[in-house]
Amino acid sequence: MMNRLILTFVAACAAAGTMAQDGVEIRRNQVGCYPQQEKVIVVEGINPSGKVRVTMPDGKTTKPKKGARKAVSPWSGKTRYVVDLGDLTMPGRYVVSVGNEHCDVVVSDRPYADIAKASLRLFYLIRSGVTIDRGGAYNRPMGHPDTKVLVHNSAASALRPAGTVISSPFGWYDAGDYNKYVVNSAFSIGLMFAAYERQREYFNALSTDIPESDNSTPDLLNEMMFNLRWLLTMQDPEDGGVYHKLTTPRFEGFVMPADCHQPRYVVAKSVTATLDFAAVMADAARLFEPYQQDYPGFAATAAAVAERAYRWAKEHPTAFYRQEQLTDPAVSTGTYGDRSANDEFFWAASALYRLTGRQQYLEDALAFAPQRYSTPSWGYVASLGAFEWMEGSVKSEGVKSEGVKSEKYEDEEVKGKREELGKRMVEQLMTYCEEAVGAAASSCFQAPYGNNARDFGWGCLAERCCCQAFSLLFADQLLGSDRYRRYALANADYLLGRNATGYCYVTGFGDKSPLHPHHRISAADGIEAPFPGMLVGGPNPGQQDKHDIKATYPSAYPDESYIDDAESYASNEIAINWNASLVAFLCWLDALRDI
Ligand code: 9MR
Ligand code: 9MR
Repeated sequence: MMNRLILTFVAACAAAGTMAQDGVEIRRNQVGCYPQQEKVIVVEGINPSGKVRVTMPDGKTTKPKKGARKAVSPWSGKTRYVVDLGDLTMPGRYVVSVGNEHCDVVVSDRPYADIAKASLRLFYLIRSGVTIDRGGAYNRPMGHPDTKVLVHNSAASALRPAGTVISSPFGWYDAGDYNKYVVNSAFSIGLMFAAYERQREYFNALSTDIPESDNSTPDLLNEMMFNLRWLLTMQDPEDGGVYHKLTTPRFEGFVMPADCHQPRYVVAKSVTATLDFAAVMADAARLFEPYQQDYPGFAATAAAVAERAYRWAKEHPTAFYRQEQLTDPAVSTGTYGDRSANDEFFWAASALYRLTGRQQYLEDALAFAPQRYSTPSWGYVASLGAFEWMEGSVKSEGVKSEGVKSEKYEDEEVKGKREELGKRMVEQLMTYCEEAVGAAASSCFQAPYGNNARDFGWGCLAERCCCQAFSLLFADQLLGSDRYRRYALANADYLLGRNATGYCYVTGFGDKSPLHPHHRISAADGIEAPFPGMLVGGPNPGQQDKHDIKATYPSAYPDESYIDDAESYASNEIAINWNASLVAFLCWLDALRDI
């Protein structure tokens, strides 16, 4: 009942607030802004010059000082007007009117506190193999115990022939589906670790009300542990290789976890899964070391399994996952396939050098080092490796971390190589950032993201928008500057409503957000509102699902090719790697308190 009321309210606001009968639309960040940040809205359907009025929280009205800037969409040709509302520094709710159209703009000292927390808490709601009893309306019985998982013939070894039953419980569901994939799991943890390391004070204070919240470990790490425990079971104890995934042969239907009964398998070991596992375990060994009391023995175990996995990968450098080769049964679920493991080698060698100081890892990292910076994504993890070297390579008061622990083992020559690599990684990041922000000022939505057709595709809002912003914030921290902050904030504005569809793309926030994500639990639980805090994939002109869905995409333009339909897995699914990007970005924004 409560959820229905909320939804009705949300729908009413959307109708009254941003969509007009005369075709005028106002696009703005629907969640909130910091007092000192730029406050920009985008108007479509009318030239708003001279027509914008702002009612302040105290009831007084004002007008923007600057005129509207005109911009034309490179794809649809639609004309848009970018309006800078000026200094609205008093916290509170402002009402912005353009002719007969109105919307609100919320200014607050902590505009991102709730949404940032929800983005991390989402991982609790999607835990598998346990009863969810802290989810309020979303409580549910346990499903997928995964205590009787079959070894697929593609994964068989002498001690574990095909059909062997192993136990591989816990971990998060990957996405809209119920399978558990090592590549994506390790990447997601690695990205959230990267954020945690640079915002420790923030994360030490962040509680997400999970079963472990009362222990002495930060909740971000507690949540990662729930997935790390599962990951540990994915390594073949015989040789150290890591199974690519734990999966049903075919995707389940849209039913609740407790109603799923297909057999589950671990399938083929792969070089990419094994390296991602090695990297994230090396990071985990380092980061969990101070928390032995809550997790006795874990740090040592993680270090040992990481090194074993790495050795396996060195012996099997071309063991790529080839789903089409699997038979008896054949498998048709997500692939997370790859054709190059160079970036995975780089991340793993980097993390292992940082942990152990063994020179071979430094040599390997040098051999696999990237030529330029790319934002982190499940298929290209070089940046996670680059982050490992950056600390200590730039003098900055912003960086508070222990740096490369292995320093103490280094002679001058090795130290020189490490420092040179760190410097190179930082330079690559800076080059990327300068290029990234170039188009923002003249663009339709005044953001670095969203100005190139390549910014749109499967999972783009996470992989392109959030990860770009995260990279910008990271660069600022290294430089001890705030040069890129406003651009990162502009990407938040884009993500949360100042964009071509007018959606705030995170469920449960804003007045027009996705109500029908491609997410089996949200579709099957009988509750109208989806889990809160989920970032959807976003506009995807590839429309790879168009023959599988009954509805038709409303548009083919890159930035409008999005449909809020539960069947649309190519534009409206949710996934752990995407929410990891959201956590990394929004928690960092929420940690910035002086704007
Ligand atoms: O639900 C599946 C989703 O998690 C995947 O990302 C997607 C692509 O692999 O596939 C979805 O499953 C669909 C399948 O591929 C085609 N038939 C319809 C399935 C679900 O609606
Ligand atoms: O995020 C993945 C995206 O980059 C790929 O283009 C897409 C098709 O292979 O698959 C996405 O990952 C899906 C995975 O295979 C299965 N679970 C759902 C994931 C999100 O759609």
